[in-house]
Amino acid sequence: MLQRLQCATRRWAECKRLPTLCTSWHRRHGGLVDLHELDPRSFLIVEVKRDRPGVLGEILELFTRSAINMTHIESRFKSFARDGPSFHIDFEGSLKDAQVQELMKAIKGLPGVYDVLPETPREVPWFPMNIRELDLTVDTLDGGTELINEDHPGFNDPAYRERRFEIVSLAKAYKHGEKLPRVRYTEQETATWQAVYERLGSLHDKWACREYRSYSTSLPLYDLCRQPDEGEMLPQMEKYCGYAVNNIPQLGDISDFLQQRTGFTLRPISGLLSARDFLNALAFRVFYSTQYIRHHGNPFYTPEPDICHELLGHVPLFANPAFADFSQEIGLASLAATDEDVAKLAAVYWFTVEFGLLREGEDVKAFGAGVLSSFGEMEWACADVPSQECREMGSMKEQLKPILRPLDPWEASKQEYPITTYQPVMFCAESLEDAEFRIAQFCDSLTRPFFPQYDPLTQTIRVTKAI
Ligand code: HBI
Ligand code: NLE
Ligand code: FE
Repeated sequence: MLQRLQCATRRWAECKRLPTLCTSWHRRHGGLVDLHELDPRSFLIVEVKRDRPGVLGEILELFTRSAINMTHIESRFKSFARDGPSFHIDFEGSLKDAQVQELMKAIKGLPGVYDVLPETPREVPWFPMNIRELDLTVDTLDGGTELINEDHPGFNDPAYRERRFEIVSLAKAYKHGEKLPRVRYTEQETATWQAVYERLGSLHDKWACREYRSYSTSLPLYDLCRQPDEGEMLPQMEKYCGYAVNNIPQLGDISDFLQQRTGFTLRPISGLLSARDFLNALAFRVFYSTQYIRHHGNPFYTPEPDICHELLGHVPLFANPAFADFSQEIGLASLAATDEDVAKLAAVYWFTVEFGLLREGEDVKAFGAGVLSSFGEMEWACADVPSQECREMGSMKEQLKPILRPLDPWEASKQEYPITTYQPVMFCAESLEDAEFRIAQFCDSLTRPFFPQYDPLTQTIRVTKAI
């Protein structure tokens, strides 16, 4: 035991005395992780009698005899139901250790002690701590085909379904560290892309927010000498990632580009993930991207993510450093969060990263990827008077316009939303910076028994237990 503790102490010393451990020791265990496995500190509270001076010295003596290192101690005058003071003691070791249990028994046996209260067990939902462990989180809800139901234009098209199966198989076989699979798209698929690309282009000029249309960066670029540090986004994507009217870009090229801009990378996925798995990856600056394309029957609105949505909706903003940081922040907040908090974060993500709007002067502009990738929904969200044709495309028969609310993440976290029609309610921020600030505040307000930090050098999450 002594040796183990000395070992633990040395490990802390190596971590510059920060109680943060980059650990790969944690295991998937009934879907839970015990924080004691991540941080070998524990605490207990000793409630003592009021008229027994010197009892603290006896408690400390027992710690000395057990050779257990204390890391912090403080006294409170009154404990909950007692009339004497209590001592809160942090120490190295787990309450499960036999030595610690004996110590607790010995303390409890002291004449001046009322009780010894151990900390409550701290088990949290399992989460990936290493970028490789994202390989364990890729079970999609639908296997890439389920959203093809009767309403889907691809439902009665066996050729489409077969092709889609072929593409999602590539994503299913992918493991971290491999080269991203390249897809040779068919002429029909490229024609769908072209229709989307051309029509979105003109709408983006009108309704995409400034941060989507342009870039500015102080980060080193691969072509630094010839690169201006700001300019229009689309020419960059055309130059470096293969964006073109007649070419569907490859995820690998975009991932390399984003990595050099903001450290974000793409990872192929076969379909819709659970909100937890999807958001957890953002903590590693990894964005899951589908690779198949929507059905050619309706290029201007599809309910599910597809390559047009990922590349024309999400990617340009992931090249924006502030946006990348804020996306990662949502990801970090989702690690080991309760199911309730994950649902709230998913809603906040939905109403901002997916369907967020903002004000530019008098105008309402889009920064949400679901708006930016849908010709129909962009008109729905941004036009003064959305046309009837547009409304019908998004199954909006009764409602004439979305209800716009000022962005309040607490409100958004509770707001319900449909996923297969246009959004009846949308949130509008004052600016992208305003949205980022409010969401960071919201993330901070969620509580967990630990703080996760991302270490980009080792691509692991470091955990500091909150004691
Ligand atoms: N999965 N592949 C994929 N792409 C998404 O955009 C996505 C997802 N799962 C959940 C999800 N989005 C939403 O619930 C977000 O609000 C988290
Ligand atoms: N409705 C969007 C589009 O047609 O591009 C996709 C939304 C994905 C969440
Ligand atoms: Fe999306």
